[in-house]
Formats: sequence, C-alpha cells, structure tokens
Amino acid sequence: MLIKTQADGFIHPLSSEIAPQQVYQERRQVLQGLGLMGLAAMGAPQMAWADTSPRPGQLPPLNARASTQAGAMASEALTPYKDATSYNNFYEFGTDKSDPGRNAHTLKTSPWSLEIEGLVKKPGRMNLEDLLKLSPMEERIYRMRCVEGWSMVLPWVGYSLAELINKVEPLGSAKFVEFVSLADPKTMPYVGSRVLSWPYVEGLRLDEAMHPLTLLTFGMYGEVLPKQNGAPVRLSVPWKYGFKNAKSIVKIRFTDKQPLTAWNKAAANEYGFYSNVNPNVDHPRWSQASERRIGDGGLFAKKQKTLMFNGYEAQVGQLYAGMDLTKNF
Ligand SMILES: Nc1nc2c(c(=O)[nH]1)N[C@H]1C(S)=C(S)[C@@H](COP(=O)(O)O)O[C@H]1N2
Ligand SMILES: [Mo]
Repeated sequence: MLIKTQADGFIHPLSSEIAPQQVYQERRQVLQGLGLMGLAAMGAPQMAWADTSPRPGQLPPLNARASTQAGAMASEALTPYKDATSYNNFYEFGTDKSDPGRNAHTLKTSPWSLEIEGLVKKPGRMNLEDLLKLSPMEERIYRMRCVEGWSMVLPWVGYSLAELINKVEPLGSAKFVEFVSLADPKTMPYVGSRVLSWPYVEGLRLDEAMHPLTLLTFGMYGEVLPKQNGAPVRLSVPWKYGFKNAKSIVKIRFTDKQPLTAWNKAAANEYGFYSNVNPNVDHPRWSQASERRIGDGGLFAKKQKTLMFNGYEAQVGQLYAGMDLTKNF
C-alpha cells in the first residue's frame, strides 16, 4: 500500500510493509515475553505502543497518514532494534558507542518541558504532554548517516517540526533555530567532561527547520524513544550528518544569527554548521564517500556508497541552490 501524505505529497510505503519480517518478529517475541500480545494485530505499527517501559506520558497512536519518502528506501531493511539501541552517540553518557545503552537509564524523562524562546510571537514553556498532542504522530523511515562512517535505517515516530514552529509564530527577523539538549550533571555522568562544551547545542536555518522532512521525534519502532536514543524528544534531520539530531531537547530558540553549535565549537574545520551529507567533501581526517550499515554483518560487511544529501536530494536540494556546499560544509 502506498500512502500519499496531504502535507508533503511524498509517496511512501508504511514501515510495517517494508520491514523484514524478522525485525517485527523479534519485537513480537519481546512483547510475547511481556505478555502483551493480542493488544493489536501484529504488523500494525501501533502494536508496539504496548510497551511496559516507563513512559513520559501516553503517546497518541500513529496517524493513518504515516509517512516517509519512497525511492531507494523501500528496499532497505530496518536496522535491528538491538543495534539501534546499543550502538549510539550520546556524549552526555560517555564517548563509547556502548556507553549510552548502559548509562542512560539515569536520565529522568518525566516531568519534561520544552522552553520556546527568542524571536517568536508566542514564547513560553510547553510540557511534554501538550507537545505530544500538538499534531498527529506519523511514522517515518529515515536513513541516518553518522559523520564517523556508519549508518542506520530507523522508523521514527513524531511530526514535522514545522507544526510546532507554526504554532509559536516566528518573527520576520528569525533566521535560525537553536536546539539545546538537557545538561544535568546529576543524571548525565559526562556533562562537565571536556569532550564537548555543555549543553549540547545544534542549529538549523529556519527554512531547514520548516522543511517537512525535519521530524520532531518522540518514538522509534512504534515505541517511546529509548533514553539512549534521546528521550523524550529529539530531532531527526535525515539529509544531515547524525550529530545535527540533538537529543533530549529542553529548549528551542529562534535567532537572527547562526547558532554556535557544540561540534562547531569543538572543531570548526571538521564540523561545519550545515553538515549536509556530502560524499564529495571529505572529513579532514577521513573520506565520506562510503558508509557501513550497522547490523549488516558487523565490521566485515561491505561498505555502501554514501548518497548526496543522504539520498534526500530531490526533497531538499533546493534549499541550497546557489550555495557552494564545499565551503558551506
Ligand atoms: N545531546 C546529544 N545529542 C546528540 C549527540 C550527543 O552526543 N548529545 N550525538 C549525536 C550524534 S554524533 C549522532 S550520530 C546521533 C546518534 O543518534 P542515535 O544514537 O539515536 O543513533 O545523535 C546525535 N545527537
Ligand atoms: Mo554522529
């Protein structure tokens, strides 16, 4: 079944129809173990909301117009859930890929609120419960390409960030959006360490933030986001390197100046503001021409070619018309 979204006109298959059977089979076994089978027909994305892990609040069910984009995605297998939750970057919990999965349990995701500030008509604090209700949830299957050379294919759940931005009404002077992650040294053991400056900050140009593909994300694999993946709310910007996807966001600020981001502060020559996936621009210390898909047979798996804009050029290329993307990396 192909579904055409009202909002963006992209045609796309639902994840439950793309997902290799064993992926959902695996989830099914977990749910069976928890005694939760029978709550919904297997295969329906809503199924996995039947999860007993502590939740920040009840997430609404998925909207029927669940969306992602078509093209190459349709043939790609989802990254196994266990890889997506045990191989992470979340430096607040350590710099090793296995650290977030082991340490992020201390993150307190409830109560949670998001502060909206800066150049908007309606600044203020929104609690998570209201944020969850702001717009219908959609499932979107996105590739994620980390700057370190690996990638995943993940079924995210959320709604376009544009929905929230429209609600708070940016002023004409707003040109950029800054995203600030929680920085709580009591629950995040590496906040205070010198690997990055804290809090973790990321940013987008306003038109990038408004693009329908930019997803304000509350879940993945039909469930509430695991803590190591940035619970209770994070970004998913599929055409940019993974580090643009700020996790556990507590503040969104509208500005007239390009935000100074955590990675840009740490190494400006390595991590530019735009950070669009561009296989033609090497990282100063390594090539970006190819990537290793996590879950595909480990370190020995064949690498695959990285695509311009991570494969989303048709949707987002226009945002950068006339820009030199080797200078604006
Ligand atoms: N707050 C915060 N957000 C973050 C990071 C981080 O260290 N802290 N790491 C980024 C990087 S480098 C990547 S690749 C993605 C990884 O997301 P995942 O663990 O859900 O795959 O999160 C990004 N968001
Ligand atoms: Mo990354």
